[in-house]
Amino acid sequence: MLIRRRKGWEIAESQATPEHLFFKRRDVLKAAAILPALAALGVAPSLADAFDDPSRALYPAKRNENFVLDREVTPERITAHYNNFYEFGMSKTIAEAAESLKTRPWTLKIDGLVETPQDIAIDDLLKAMPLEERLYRHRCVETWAMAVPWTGFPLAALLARAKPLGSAKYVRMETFLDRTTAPGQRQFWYPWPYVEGLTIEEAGNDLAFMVTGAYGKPLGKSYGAPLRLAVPWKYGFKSIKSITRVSLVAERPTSFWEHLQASEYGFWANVNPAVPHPRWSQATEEVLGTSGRRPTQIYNGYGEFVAGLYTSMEKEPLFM
Ligand SMILES: Nc1nc2c(c(=O)[nH]1)N[C@H]1C(S)=C(S)[C@@H](COP(=O)(O)O)O[C@H]1N2
Ligand SMILES: [Mo]
Repeated sequence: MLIRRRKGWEIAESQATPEHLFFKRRDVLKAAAILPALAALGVAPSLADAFDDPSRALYPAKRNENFVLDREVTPERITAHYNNFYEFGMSKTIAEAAESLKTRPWTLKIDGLVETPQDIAIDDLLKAMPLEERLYRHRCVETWAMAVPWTGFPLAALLARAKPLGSAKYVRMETFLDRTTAPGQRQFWYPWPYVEGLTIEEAGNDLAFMVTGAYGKPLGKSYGAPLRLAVPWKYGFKSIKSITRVSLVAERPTSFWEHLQASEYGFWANVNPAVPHPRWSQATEEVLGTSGRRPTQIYNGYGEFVAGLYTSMEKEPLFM
């Protein structure tokens, strides 16, 4: 059998840009309809609750009240079952498939331009970091949005452990690679593993948060356990899940979606209602679990925290 490896530019549009194509309102409605039945069987709200997580005693963590929402927290029964996690499939209903992800043992590697490169077992990291809860908005580039009580620690605290060198300009992050447990990774036209990146200034901003829990419990697998990023002023694809490696680097890394379609999913990806995606408007959003649409805010409403990062960068396409 002949298998032809396609080049990036040969990828059919339906494969290169599925982020929006697989977004179907009826998926949410279907999920919402089935949940009461699951609850009656004792399966809801999160399948992950069945997994005996060794870090359970660390939760719930104290809430940091500096981060306030302008909307209700989205119910866990919705957010745990409506996900983007291409490692487990291109639909929004990957929660069950993601249960095959083994989150222990889990080692985070920190390497590159740092004084102290290290491999840390996730449970040692969790004990060493100051866990807190933050209520964050999340805005997917596909225009759905949610609000989640994440638990975790500032990315800056993680970087401080490894002591970045002066030559480090970017933080590159990588997801696990395991074609056996993650069927999506057998789809060779994607540039696995999932990679994302921030500038070192962005990574040092207090809003950049390493997430280890949600809803007062260890993070469920569908959210990207045991460690994911939350950068709520950027489109959701920047918030990389199930991180195994953080590298301090000199060159700007090419992220997963940027590699597939740079004109639609750029490096910066700052939320901006005034700059449409090439194929749809970003002016409004649908908050999962609510009806109607609401206006999207610049930097997803986090301008007071992050706008200063981008002064004198007018030439950069900050909002792609
Ligand atoms: N490794 C990995 N991280 C990922 C993704 C992914 O497919 N794989 N999807 C991204 C996108 S597009 C979004 S919107 C969020 C979704 O997070 P949620 O499923 O917790 O809502 O995860 C982001 N992080
Ligand atoms: Mo997304």
